Amino acid sequence: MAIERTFAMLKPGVLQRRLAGEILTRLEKKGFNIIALKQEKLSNKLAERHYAEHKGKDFYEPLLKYMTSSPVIMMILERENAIAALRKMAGPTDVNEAAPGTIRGDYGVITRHNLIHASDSMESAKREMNLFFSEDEITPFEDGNERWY
Ligand code: 3AN
Repeated sequence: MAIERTFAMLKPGVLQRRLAGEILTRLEKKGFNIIALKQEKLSNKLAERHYAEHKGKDFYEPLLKYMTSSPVIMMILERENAIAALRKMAGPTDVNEAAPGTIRGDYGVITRHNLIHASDSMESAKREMNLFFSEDEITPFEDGNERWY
């Protein structure tokens, strides 16, 4: 399998609920290299661009309100098969469908507040990485643990 990069965002509830460290730890333990990381309060404009595909849906406006209400943590993660692996760890969108052991299954209570965004394809990963990070914010590194996984 190929080494891939994916984009993840820890939604506002994560910092508010003091879950950031726990979630970052889970990602690190599952072999993702955190190669870019920042915290920001999203502007309406950026949130609109990120969720453009959902414009018009009933949850769109409340979603934008939530996503811009308090800071988020954004990151680029690198690993073999990163895109699918992170989606699997995040769990399904609906927190009631998300199995225990997934991030949404373990911590999610309300679907709109489902803790983590994870790119769903190579194309969205590229688009989202470009939307939120510039090239000089990305610092890849060798993962010396690779042979122990
Ligand atoms: P995912 O984040 O699992 O790829 P999307 O892209 O369908 O799911 O939805 C984007 C975000 O919109 C979700 N993470 C969630 O916060 C919110 N959302 C999606 N579907 C619903 C829904 N039926 N009710 C409330 N919020 C939703």
